[in-house]
This record gives sequence, structure tokens and C-alpha cells, in this order.
Amino acid sequence: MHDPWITLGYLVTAVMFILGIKRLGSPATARQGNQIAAAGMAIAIVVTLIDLRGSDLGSLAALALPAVVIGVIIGGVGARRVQMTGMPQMVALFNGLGAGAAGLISIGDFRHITDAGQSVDVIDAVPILLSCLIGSLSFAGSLVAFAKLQELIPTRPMTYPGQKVVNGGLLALVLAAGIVLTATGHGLILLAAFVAGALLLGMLFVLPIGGADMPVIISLLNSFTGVAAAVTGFVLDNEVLIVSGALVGASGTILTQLMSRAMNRPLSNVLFGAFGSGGGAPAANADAGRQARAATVEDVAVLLAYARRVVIIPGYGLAVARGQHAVKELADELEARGVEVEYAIHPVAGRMPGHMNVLLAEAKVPYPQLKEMDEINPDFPRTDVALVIGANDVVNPSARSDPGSPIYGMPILNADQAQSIVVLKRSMNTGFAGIDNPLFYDPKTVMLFGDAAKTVAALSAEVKRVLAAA
Ligand code: TAP
Repeated sequence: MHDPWITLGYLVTAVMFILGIKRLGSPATARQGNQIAAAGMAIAIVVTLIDLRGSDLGSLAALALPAVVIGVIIGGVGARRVQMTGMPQMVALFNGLGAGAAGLISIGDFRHITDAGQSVDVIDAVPILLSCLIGSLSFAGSLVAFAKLQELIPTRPMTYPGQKVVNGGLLALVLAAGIVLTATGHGLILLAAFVAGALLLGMLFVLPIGGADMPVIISLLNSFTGVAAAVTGFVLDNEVLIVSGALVGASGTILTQLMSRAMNRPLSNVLFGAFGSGGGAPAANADAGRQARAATVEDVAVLLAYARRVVIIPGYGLAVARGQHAVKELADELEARGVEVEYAIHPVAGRMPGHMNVLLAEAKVPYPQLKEMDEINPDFPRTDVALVIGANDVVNPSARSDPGSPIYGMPILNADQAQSIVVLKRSMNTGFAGIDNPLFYDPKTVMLFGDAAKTVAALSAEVKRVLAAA
């Protein structure tokens, strides 16, 4: 049992974590939520150190402080330098390290008991082995996810015949080793094999999943890491680790479900479906007797300058082009002339949850102008121009009308219901789902080809010129 003051300290920390997560729910309060949670973590560290006052604090500090300093420098510099498009791999790396730490603590605990000549009893063995298993799996899986997103290894789904049988067989072997370890309570070599098997399983689990599905997998692995941390909390008898691990586990699971639902794909399809070409290639059935209409910057500038209401639909291509600041400038230009401008945000636009919100917030787009899909969809029929910038799948009407389409049933932004549609992208190539988009051939649609950032900047200048001449 802890001293009541220590328990109270942990309780305060847990409440701060919960408040922090609650505040992360809205971009308006997210920064504050982060600060509250970070302060909670600082309190947790101090309380833990106070709790250890009976032990040899000097040698603990000698070990822990250099690690903390190195970690703070690498984490701080990395977080400051990372590009918006590199955020998913950064999260994968952080997540993997957390999972690895949980696993290492449990391996250390097992060794500690067996080195003292004792056997690990069942009550201790179960959390220790669970933490080793889930922590190692999540560590290795997160590193593979990182390598895919960083394009250190091919991002396409890597599959081979009999893959599920191999994975199932390996899982059975790892579980059998776990049962033997629980029953005997010792055996460092078997523990090493158990951990190696779990690491291999983590790698094999993530390799067959396409690069663009990685955010869903990272979120799932994040929930695994939370569970590993919570179980490690039982190993260490540390309440705050149990609570924070459970919070991470639960929030990761909820986010995974939300993303799968927003793509209308069961999680099993994400995990085992090897879905998505990653885009970038022409669609198989493109140009089947249809012609897309190309427009010039001048045509589109006139359309925008004389519109009453424009809805901007950002997608992955805007993030790649880093065109968010140019978009804000164009919107400012239009608003100054009395055009109503709003942004339609699809829950899985881009490649990670909240991608578009963060991107536009970086360009200081006022938060009330960002409208979620359900809120803005009824307003498309009274929209003069839907300006689709680097988005593709999230405005594909096949999701509503073509039962044979792989994205059939995925909720989309109803851009096709606007009075006119302008699509900014570089070519007729597909998006992540690798399928053609009938919106591009709609008689109300014009295509403006080019890099999103450059095209939007040219549009801004042209709108200014058109309106000055008017
Ligand atoms: P996509 O459907 O991937 O389309 C992006 C488009 O941007 C491409 O068609 C590409 O066309 C264009 N593009 C690329 N670079 C560009 C540049 N520099 N300038 C202008 N255009 C550029 O993106 P989306 O509509 O945002 O949909 C997201 C997709 O990702 C969905 O299928 C979703 O299910 C999937 N996904 C999302 C998430 C999350 S959580 N966001 C997670 C997993 C999967 P060109 O090559 O012709 O330029």
C-alpha cells in the first residue's frame, strides 16, 4: 500500500489526464488540454520519486537523469522539426518507444525475481508476460509502420501465400511459450524466445498493411501500448500507470473504430484486406468514353470572384503541396470582397486523424469556418463553387451510387451537389483507394491541373486582378 499522500498525488494526476483528453476533443481547447496532461505527467514523475524515497535515490537518479535529458533533447528537437506530413511516423515512433519501455520493465522484473533464485508466481507472471507480449508486438509493429511511412521500406501491402497461417502458427507458439513460463515461473532463455516471437509477430502483422492505412494501425498499436502500460502498472503496483495506460488503450480503440467507420471499412478489412494502391496511378477504367474539362487559372478566378458562397474541400494533396497558407490568402481575398467562405472537413481526409484541421489551423484559418461533414453536406446545393484542393476519394460520388465500388458506403462530402465544382490536382491520377472518380467527368466540374500550392497562389493573384479591374 502507498502512503495516502502518494495515492492522492496519483489521483490528481489521473484527473488531470482525463481533463487533458477531454480538452483535446476540440481544436479550440486542445493546446490547453495538452498542457494540463503534460503538467499531470510532471506531477506523476515527482510523486513517483517521492514514493521511492526509501530506496537508493542517488543511483536511481544517476541512471534515470541522463536518460531523461537525452530523451527530452531528441523528443523536443524531433517534435519541433517534424513536417506536418511527417506527423504520423513521429507518432508511430513515440508509440513504439512507449511500448518497448513497458516490455523492458516487465523483462527486468522477471529477471529480478529469477536472479534472486525464486520462481515468478502465477499472479505476477500473467501481467509480466502480457506486458512483454503486447509491448514487444506494439514496439516492432510501430517501427515497421514508421519505416513504411518514412518510405524506408516499400509502402505497398507486402503479402505472400499462406501469410495468415504463418502468423497464426507463430502466435500459437508464442502463447505456448507464455503458458510454459507461467506454469514454471522461470527460464530466461524461454523468455527471450517468447519476446523474440512477439517482436517477429509485430513485424509480420504490420507488413501486409498498405502505407496509407498506417494511421489506423498506429492508432490500434497505440491502444496496444496503452494496455501494455496498464498491465505494467500492475507489475509495478503503480496506480497512475494503470489509469493512464487504460486511458490510452481506450482512446486508441475508440479512434481506431471511428476511422474504420469513417472509411466504411471493417477493421478486419484494414488489418487483412491489403487495401489501397496508395494512389498516384491512372484508374483502370479512366476515360471510358468520358472527357474531363480542363480550365485555366483565369476561368476559375472569374468563377470565384463572382460567387456568393465558396466551400473549400482540402485533401491529402494540399498537405503534400504545403499549400495551406496560400489557401488562407485566397480565402482572405474572397472574403474581403464579401464572398462567404467555409471549409468542408472529411473525417479521413488526408492520411491521419485531424490532418486537415491541424493543417488549416497552422495557416490560422478561423476554427468556426471549419465545418464537419454532417454539418456542411446539407449546404452544398446552395454553394456556388465547391473548390476541391488535392482531395479525391472523400468527394467520390461512387461511394453513394456504385454498389460495386470498393468505397461504396463510405460517407463522402457531397461536393457534386454544388452549383459548380473546381478540382485542383496535378493529373487524372487516382487517390489512395486507387479508383476513378466520376466527379471529374461531371458537366458541372472543371479541372485545374497543377501543384496545389502554386495553383492556389496563382488563383489569389488572378482574383485580386479580376476584382481590381471590375
Ligand atoms: P486522396 O484520395 O488520397 O487524393 C489525394 C489527391 O491529391 C490525389 O488524387 C492527387 O492527385 C492529389 N495530389 C497529390 N499531390 C498533389 C499536389 N502536390 N498538388 C495537387 N494535388 C495533389 O486524398 P483524400 O481525398 O484526402 O482522401 C484520403 C484517403 O486516405 C481516403 O481514401 C481515406 O480512406 C484514406 N485514409 C485516410 C486516413 C485518415 S485518418 N485521414 C487513414 C487511412 C486512410 P494527383 O496525383 O493527380 O495530383
